[in-house]
Amino acid sequence: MEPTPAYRTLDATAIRALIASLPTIAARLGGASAQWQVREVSDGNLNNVFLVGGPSGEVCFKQSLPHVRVDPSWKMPLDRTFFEAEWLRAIQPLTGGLTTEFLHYDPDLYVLIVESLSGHTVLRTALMQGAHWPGVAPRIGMFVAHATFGTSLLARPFEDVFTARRLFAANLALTRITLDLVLDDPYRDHPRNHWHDPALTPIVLDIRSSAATLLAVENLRRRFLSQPQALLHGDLHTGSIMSTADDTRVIDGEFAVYGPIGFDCGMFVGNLVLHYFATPDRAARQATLHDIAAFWHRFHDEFLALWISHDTPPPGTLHPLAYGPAADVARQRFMDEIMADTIGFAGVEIIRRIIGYAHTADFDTIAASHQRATCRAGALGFAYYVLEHLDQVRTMADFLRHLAEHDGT
Ligand code: SR1
Ligand code: MG
Repeated sequence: MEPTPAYRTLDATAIRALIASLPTIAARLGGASAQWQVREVSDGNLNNVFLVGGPSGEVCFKQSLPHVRVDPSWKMPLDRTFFEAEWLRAIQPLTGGLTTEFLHYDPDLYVLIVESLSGHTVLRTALMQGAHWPGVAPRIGMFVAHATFGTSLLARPFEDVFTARRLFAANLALTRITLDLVLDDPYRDHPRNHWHDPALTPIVLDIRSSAATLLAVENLRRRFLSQPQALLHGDLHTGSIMSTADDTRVIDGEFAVYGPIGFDCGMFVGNLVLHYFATPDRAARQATLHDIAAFWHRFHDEFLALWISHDTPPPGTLHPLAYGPAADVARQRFMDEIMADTIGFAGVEIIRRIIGYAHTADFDTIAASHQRATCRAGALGFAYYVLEHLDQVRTMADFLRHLAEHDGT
């Protein structure tokens, strides 16, 4: 996609001018535009992000670039802020205060303006700094339950769901990134792959020569593309969450696409597992095991509660799935399917964050290089084990038991 003629990458002066032309947002900041502070806080791989603050308020300003922010040679269409805006519009009514408030979208400049969360910390950063906020994981469980149930065929007429699927099916560039970076490149030689520690190479070679693992990844790749169960966040790692102890928001929905619900669950769980292996402290590791369990159980229970309450038929009508054993079996099968996807997608997320293109900072807090290598090898070996033995890792209890057994400390 070529930039529209009106597109240009905005600097601080142009950002002030744009916001000055938007009366509601200008009023939110207060004062004169010349007084507004524009502070770049770009952190992710893809976009420019600024906080713009005035005497009475602050907003977050995000603009797509015609390339990957961290690699200008990797050209990229601009439409990702469009999909993030549409995602926000779709899920905000479902998820209450668990995301940011949508304020403005500019289709020519590919600018999205949302509520600022400058009092919050990126969850990955907070975890690396040793914060433990037990409320966060269950809040993310609530978020995923409401966002996915509410955009699925379980809650909406098929006409609405098919229309939404068509809209988000056009999010081709970022879906391609996920397909390549998460589900393809790590399993073969590719120039985008890299890993810091030669000690990991034997595990990488084992992964790539394990038929069971490659079959599992092939199945996940097919499910990612062919199971449009609900509108996904699509990139629900701990860098896509901002939090305080009491207030948690999911941000950065630019990868939104219809897909299997376990994809979002698996991204989040996979990133908690990365934190688990990056934490030398035993108590912190225990806390992370609790977080993973708390996330899953809240998601599971809330999703089922939504489903059951939605299926309660008006008096005098008969809804065949609402009564009796068929309903329970149908629900149990669906939840088991989400569980299996969660485990599989957690595995591929861990692997790609260690040997693929886009690593995470979790292990950077470990000072000694041999210790970093050991921790990364632990995480990689665990993900490999899980993918190779999916038939034995079927429940969250199985997953957590194997995780605790892979604890190399
Ligand atoms: C080129 S984009 C690389 C990664 O950054 C995003 O946050 C997604 O996780 C993507 O896979
Ligand atoms: Mg992001």
